[in-house]
Amino acid sequence: MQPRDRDDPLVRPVRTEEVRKRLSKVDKHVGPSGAPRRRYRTIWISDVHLGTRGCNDRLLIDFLDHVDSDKLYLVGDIIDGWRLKKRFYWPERHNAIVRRVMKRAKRGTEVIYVPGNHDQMFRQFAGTSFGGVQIRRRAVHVTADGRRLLVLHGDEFDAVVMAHRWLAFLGDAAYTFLLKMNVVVNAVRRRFDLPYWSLSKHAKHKVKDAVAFISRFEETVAHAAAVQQVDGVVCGHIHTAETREFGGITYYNDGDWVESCTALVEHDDGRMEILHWADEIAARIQEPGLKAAA
Ligand SMILES: [Mn+2]
Repeated sequence: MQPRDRDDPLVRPVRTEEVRKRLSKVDKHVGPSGAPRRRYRTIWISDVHLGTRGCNDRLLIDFLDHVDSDKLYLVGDIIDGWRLKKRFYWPERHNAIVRRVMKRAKRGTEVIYVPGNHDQMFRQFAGTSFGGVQIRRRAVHVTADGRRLLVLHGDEFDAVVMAHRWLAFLGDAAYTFLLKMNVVVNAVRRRFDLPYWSLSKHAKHKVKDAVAFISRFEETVAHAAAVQQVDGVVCGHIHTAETREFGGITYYNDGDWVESCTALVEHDDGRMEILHWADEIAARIQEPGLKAAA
């Protein structure tokens, strides 16, 4: 076959995968994998770390192509300004993610961006909006069942929880190495059509100090929320998705897209749920005909 024949739709065999992708552009109820597109009242994501190799961009694109919401909160560390300053890394997939978010804002989704510590350069723009994306230092979300939730990134509690940065327990170098290994492991897994598996997430749960740190962080954030007289708090920062009760305060963490690939969502009745997107993609294998890998 001549090379250019591959681009000719009359010559090239049309794959089911492509048909689905095109169909999903016309029919908004279906995602590119063929799985139904879901609608939530609210979605929270954080710690995407665009501009780093650790960002699981493929999984995030797959997520954005399968969910919709009235409101979308970006809870900080979306773009990793620290890392970009050291070494510029910006693949086309990261543009694709920015484009998808901007498109959403344009089409009427209320997008609220609460910058974190890695993207703190955007904090100076708090109170303004760019292309429909509202930038805030923190926000208060009211759920469908009337609960008031404080939305913040969470790095403001580093000083309280620990004198150093939150990763001091592992050592930053060790953690960076772990994340690099995570990228390598998953590049290999992708080649063998295996679903995403977080090495760093599993390693962290084996370290006793890490578990103790996470617990202390959660407690500190919940306490701060109690002082603000809200019913709960949504944050990110420590890359560990969780729902916990502390007295009258509900602590929610939406996790991250570097290790665990998780999002927090609110259903129409105010019910909250943590989505583990790697598991959702893996579950498509059970359903015949759906595209498994992102
Ligand atoms: Mn952070």
